[in-house]
Order: sequence, then structure tokens, then C-alpha cells
Amino acid sequence: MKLIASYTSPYARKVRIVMAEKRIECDFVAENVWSADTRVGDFNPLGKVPVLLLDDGLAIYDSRVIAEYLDGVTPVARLLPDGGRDRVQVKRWEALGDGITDAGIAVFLEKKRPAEQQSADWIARQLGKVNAGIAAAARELGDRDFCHGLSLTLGDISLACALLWLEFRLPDIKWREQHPNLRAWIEKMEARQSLADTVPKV
Ligand SMILES: N[C@@H](CCC(=O)N[C@@H](CS)C(=O)NCC(=O)O)C(=O)O
Repeated sequence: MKLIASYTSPYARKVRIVMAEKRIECDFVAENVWSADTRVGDFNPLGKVPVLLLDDGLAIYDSRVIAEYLDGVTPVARLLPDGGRDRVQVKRWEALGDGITDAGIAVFLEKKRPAEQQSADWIARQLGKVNAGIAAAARELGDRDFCHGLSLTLGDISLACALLWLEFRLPDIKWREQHPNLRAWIEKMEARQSLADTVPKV
């Protein structure tokens, strides 16, 4: 099994944390999707990472599908409840985390365009989603240790990857200062070996 990914992708980090928590061994294949000679399209027609390449040749994308697949590979450290409303609630947290990341990446990419081509309206629209998403996460988390239930789930992993990617790429968004409960929660998350081992590197 190979994970085709980059060391900076927040979606790939989600998958790497899932693997670490569940003690799943996997080869890492570094891929720069922005380089002209990227081969990522051979595995994912959407040209995005992460992609999980199984030993039988099946290429799985995107990160949510990969995470769900991995959670079923071993019962160690289950990250998704079996079904029902609990599973939906964890997937909803995952959607919130991923959605914050999606909007943050839209801002980051727009800001990389030449200044005269950038749209201030587009940036403001996407920043609105980032800030509303963070506020909702803070409100719904409250003082709990985990997004849902009494143990780590995919919801916590997705939200942590989103917030830590924002801090890495869009440090003007001061979510730690604005939301002390998110700060307390992320400090506990960052103490996990799986997060320490997957800090983005350029
Ligand atoms: N929804 C996808 C998003 C994946 C994604 O957008 N990955 C970025 C890297 S962080 C990418 O490969 N972008 C290349 C592109 O959009 O062309 C997932 O969860 O895996």
C-alpha cells in the first residue's frame, strides 16, 4: 500500500494521522501536484492528493474515502462509529473541518495569483466561510475534550488538520486567540504523537 501525497497537504495529513493512530504501515510517495511533470493524474483524474494505492492496483481518493477505508482495515483505534446518528455526527464534524480547509485553500491560492488578477470579493467570501466554520466549531465543541463522544474520532482529526493548516499558511487568522476553548483542545491534540509526527514541512 502506498500513500501518494505531499508533506504540506492538510487532507494528506488527515490520512497520515489516521494511519498513525491505527498503527497502519504504508509507504509514502511524495508528489508535487503543482509541478508540470506530476503523475498524479495516472491515479486520480481530479489531479489531487492524497491518493491511496492499494496492492491490487486500486487507487482510492479522496481523503474522506481513504479515511473510511482505513478505519475498516483494523479495529484498532476506531475513528468512526459503526452507524446511525453517531456516525453521521462524526462525518458532519469531518465535513466542517474539511470545509474550513477547502475555503482556506481557496484564499491561499487566490492570494498567490498576481495582485491585479486577485478578486477581493472572492477572498472575502471564502474568508467568511473560514471564520464562520471556526466559530461553529468553537461553539459546538464547548469545553469538551473531543468533537463527538468520549474519544478521538475522524472529526477531531479533520478539525485539527484544518486549524493547524490555517496557522501554517494563513497566520493572520488568529483562531487560538479568538477561541480559548479551541486553543485548549488543540494543545491536547498536538500532544499526540500522530500530530507531532506529521507537522507540515516544505
Ligand atoms: N476533497 C479532497 C481535496 C484534495 C485536495 O484538494 N488536495 C490538494 C492538495 S492540499 C490538491 O491536490 N490540489 C491540486 C489541485 O487542486 O489541482 C480530499 O479530501 O482529498
